[in-house]
This record gives sequence, structure tokens and C-alpha cells, in this order.
Amino acid sequence: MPVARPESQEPRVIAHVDMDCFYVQVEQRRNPDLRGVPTAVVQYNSWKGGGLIAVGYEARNFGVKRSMRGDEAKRVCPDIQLVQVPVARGKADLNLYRSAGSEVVAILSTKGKCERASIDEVYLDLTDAAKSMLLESPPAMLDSIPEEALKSHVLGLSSGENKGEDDVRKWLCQPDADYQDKLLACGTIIVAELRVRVLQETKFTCSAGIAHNKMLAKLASPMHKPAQQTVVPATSVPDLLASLPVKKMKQLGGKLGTSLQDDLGVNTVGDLLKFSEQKLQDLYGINTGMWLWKIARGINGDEVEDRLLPKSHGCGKTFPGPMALKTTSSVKQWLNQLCEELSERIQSDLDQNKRIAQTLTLHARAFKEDELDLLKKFPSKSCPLRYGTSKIQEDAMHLFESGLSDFLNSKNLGWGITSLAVGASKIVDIPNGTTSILKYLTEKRTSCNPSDCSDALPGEPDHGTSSISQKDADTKSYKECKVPFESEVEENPKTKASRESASDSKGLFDRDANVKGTILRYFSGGCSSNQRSTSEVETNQLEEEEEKISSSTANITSSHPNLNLNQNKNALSENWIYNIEEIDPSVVDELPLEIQREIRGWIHPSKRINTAKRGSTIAHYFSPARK
Ligand code: TTP
Ligand code: CA
Ligand code: CA
Repeated sequence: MPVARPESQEPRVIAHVDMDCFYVQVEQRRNPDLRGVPTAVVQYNSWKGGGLIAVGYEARNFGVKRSMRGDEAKRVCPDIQLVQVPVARGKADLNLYRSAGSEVVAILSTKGKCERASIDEVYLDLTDAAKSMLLESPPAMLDSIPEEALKSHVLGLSSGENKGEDDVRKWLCQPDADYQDKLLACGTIIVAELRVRVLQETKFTCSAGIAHNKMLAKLASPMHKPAQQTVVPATSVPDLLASLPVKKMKQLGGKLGTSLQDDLGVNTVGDLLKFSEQKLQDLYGINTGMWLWKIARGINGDEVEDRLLPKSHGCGKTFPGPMALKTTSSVKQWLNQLCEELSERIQSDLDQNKRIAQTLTLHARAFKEDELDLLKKFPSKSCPLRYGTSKIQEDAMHLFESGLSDFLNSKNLGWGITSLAVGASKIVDIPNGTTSILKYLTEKRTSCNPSDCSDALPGEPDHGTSSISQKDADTKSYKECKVPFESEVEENPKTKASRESASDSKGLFDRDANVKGTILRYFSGGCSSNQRSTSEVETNQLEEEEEKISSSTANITSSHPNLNLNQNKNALSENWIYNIEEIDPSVVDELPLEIQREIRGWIHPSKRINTAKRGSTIAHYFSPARK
């Protein structure tokens, strides 16, 4: 459920930038003969010509839609060029698109805090850049306003015939505008210049929304596509929301939006204005009620996160119609392929970005035969992630078996799998300068068996809780999760002996609930695969992740050629592991002072520095044949 965050009192300038028909543009850059020609990118799957995953704007003019398959697109637009996504291991290989997205991010991130939101979109917080511009060179003082900025669509601006650019110029330079609008005008120019740079340096066009918060910027970016930008002054918000169907908002696309429509007769976001905050809270709970009350007024306090790398990695494959997988061995074969790719990507992330993924998740779509309970979905399952391809494969298969057993209610029924996906999430940085902790652990870890410590990564079942104490209180998951004790530095040899002989995992859990042991467990623990716990991921998260499985997993790295288990093992035994989100402050206090300082340093990362030059114009880029 959405949560309302307090909006800062200070006006902000936030942009949402989304690439136009992204995969198509990447293919058009690879093969310039496709420029100006109706083009679509199709999935690797020859059934009915393959599913379309990206459709160029020229093809859209003929009525080609993403929901079509290649054969249908050919009927609607006989001249369409269908490009198949690159293939590796029998499935789509998105590395080409991921690295193209990274080229763009590298440019967009030069002007302020940048959050990579998917393979082809980012949020930017341009508040500081806009303030500096307003102080040093406000729009009215510029020799000339960049042409691209003059082409902006400013919502609520009354423009007479053929006077669009003049009106925009006046709006950008109006001397009596309030401070919010002045900042937004600067943001408009900054984004226009960034988009020009993106085009010059990558040959890709993008569209953008510029507003005072993330929600409004995201709503605005697709309003004028391709290759244009839309600005949302605060005064235009009521009109914008009054005409915005509730289902158009991401968080209202599901059950909540349906309930608003069916139970309250709310069809547009603006219709929510009729209800008091109290009423909405009574109906939908305190958090969701407050959030609804705020979005009806265009209020949204979500911060732009400083994150250029993806939050998770995932890869999946669909098996439509007759291709459904109906045996465990065929599932295993495909899972092995998916896990191999996932393993390469997280290993590459570890090597290049010093980041560790902690949770492995398996999603699937399935059907079963002869069963009344046809609506039951295949449950998503997750467990702590262990590095190494074979371990990931083994664990993913266990997750699948566990999910299948739940799905079939342990009955002996025929079944089929129509999509499979594995994901690695809860990714955290390994900070620089970990020496004091390493030293501390090396000194204290005298009773460890190094061979036990080296090949398992710690991780947590994904419960969405935030502190160690909470998690440890959750016996459901930990009872099944055997955490090696070598990470506990002060274990009494007697306890160790009795623990080693104990087969009861409940005992292990209880022992592990010791607070001091808990934080240290993060430095070198892990779960043995056959005893690891599984946990169900919420259905809406599953749907969202499946839907976005190919687009939300952007990564700047390419596959790692030197993947090797031993190397991985060594890397892991040398790098200790932690999870900032899950460090309980009260536990930190118990650590030696030097370590406390280090941990507090990671929790407050340093600020980024901005450097960028201005660019020029995007003109008629979408008119045909550009080489
Ligand atoms: P989108 O940004 O949703 O679409 P788009 O960039 O193709 O077109 P638009 O100009 O309307 O933004 O997705 C970005 C890329 O992600 C898209 O080019 C292909 C890929 N993608 C999939 O692979 N599967 C999907 O279901 C979607 C929605 C996108
Ligand atoms: Ca896009
Ligand atoms: Ca997008």
C-alpha cells in the first residue's frame, strides 16, 4: 500500500526522463537503415511472429501496438521491420539495452541527484541546479533561450494560435512569477539542455516531465512523446488531476483504484477532493487514506534517491501456449539457464560496483489441470542468496519445488509453467575502508572453521521488516534457516560442541537471537540450501516484478567472462557482508568504537558533485531518415 511522505516546505524541481521507444532506438542506432522506417522489436519466440516489446513511433502511426504479435503487426503495417532482441542461452539478452541506458544515465546524472528507475527512465532532483541558475543566470538574463526549452509544453499556459513558443518564452522569463515558478522555469531550461546533450552524445531521444515532485513529473513525462517535455506549474495541478483517470496512476491501477471507482464513484484523481482525510482514512486505513488525500492535491514527498545502479537484477522467460513446461526436468533446465545469467550479473555487480545481492526470489506463472481452485496463483518464493552459479541453481530449484507444492496443495495434479523468473534483490554496497572491521573479525574469529565461512553469503528471507530484532522475532522464517555460527565471535566452546551436535534448527534459531551474535552474523553467515526458509512475496509485488522483469533490471555492467566459483569464494571470504537497512542501531552501540564510527559513516553517504555544460537543440528528430 502506498505511504504518504511529508513534502518538504521548500519548493523542489524534479524531472522524470523516459527514453522514447527505447529498444527500437537502440536497434536504429545499430542499424541506421531502420531510421524513419516503421520498426518494432520482438521477443525471442517465433510463435505467431513473436511478441512485440517495443514499437517505434512510425509504426505506431499505422496502428501497431505493443500488445500485438509480429504476424498481426505485419497485417496492420506490411512494411514494418521486426527486429529480434539479441539472444543468449535461449532467451533475450538485454545487455545491449542496459548499457545503452547507462550511457544516458551518465549524462543525466551530471546535473543533480539521479535515480535510475528502470532500464530507460530516471528521476532527477534539479533543485540545487535550478537555484544556482536563478542566482547566476536567470532565464530573463540569458542572451537566448535554448530552442528546445521554448518547445516545452507548459500545462495551463493559454496559448493562442501559433504563439506557443512566444508564450513559453514569456512564461520562462516572467518577472513577477513566484519563486516556485521561477525555479521551475530554470528546471525547464536545464532539462532541455540535458536532453539535447543526450541526443548529441548518444543519438537517442527522450521525453521528460518537470514538476515540483516525483508523482507530477512522472505523470507529465509521457504527455507529449516522442522527444518533447512537459512542465507542470503548481497552478495547473488541480486541472491536471481533475481530468486524470484514477487507473492512470501506477498505485491505483489495481484493487485500490477499482474500489475507488466502484465503492466511492471516484473516476478521476480530482474526484477524491470530495472526501475528507478522516473519511479516506476510515475507509482505507491511516497511511493509504492520508496518501489518497495528498495525491488528490498533487502533494507527494517522495525523495529522488541517489542511485545510478539498479535496485535488483532479474531475468525471466515466458513459455506461452504449447510451449508451457510440464515436467520438473524441463523447469530445471530453464531455471539453470536463468540462474546462470543472474549469477553472471550479480558477480559482475560485485566485481565492478562492489555490491552484494542478498535475496534470491523465484516467480512463476502456472496452470493446473482438473482443479476447482483455478484462481490460485503460483506463489513467489524467496530465500537468502548464495553466490556461485550452481548454488543459485540449486536454491532456485528448491524454491520452485516449494512453490509448486503450495500451488498444487500437495496434490498429485498435472501442471504447466507459462513463465519463470529469478531475481536478486536487497542489494547493498560494500563500502571502502572496511579494514577495521576485517581486522576485528580476523582477530576474534579464532574458533572458526574457515572452510565453513568462505562459501556462503549471508542474506535474509524477504519479510520487509527493517531491523534485526524484528526479524529475529519472526520465528516462522528463522526456525528453518540454519545460520552458521562461525560468525559469532565469542561462542563458548561447550555451546559450540552442543550446537554442532544438535539437529534441531529451532535451537539454532534461539541461539542466533542473541543480539551480539545477530549483527556479526551479517559479516559471514549463510544458510545451507536444504534447510533454507522460503517466504511468499506479496502478489502485487510479483505482478509488478513480472511485468517489469525485463525493464526494471537495468545494469551498467556486461556479463563477466571470468566467472569462476573459486574466485567468487575467495572474494567472498575476503569481503565481509552487511546490510545497512537491517542494522539495528541498538546493536551498533555494542560494537567497538572504531566499527561504530565506520557503520555510521556508511549510513550517511557523501553528496555528489555536479559538473555539466550546456547544449543546443533537438530539431525534428523524429522526421525520417537521419543517418
Ligand atoms: P517503455 O518505456 O514502457 O516503452 P518504450 O520506451 O518502448 O516506449 P515509450 O516511448 O512509450 O516510452 O519500456 C522501455 C523498454 O522496456 C521498451 O523499449 C522495451 C522494454 N519493455 C519490455 O521488454 N517489456 C514490457 O512489457 C515493457 C512495457 C517494456
Ligand atoms: Ca520509454
Ligand atoms: Ca519507461
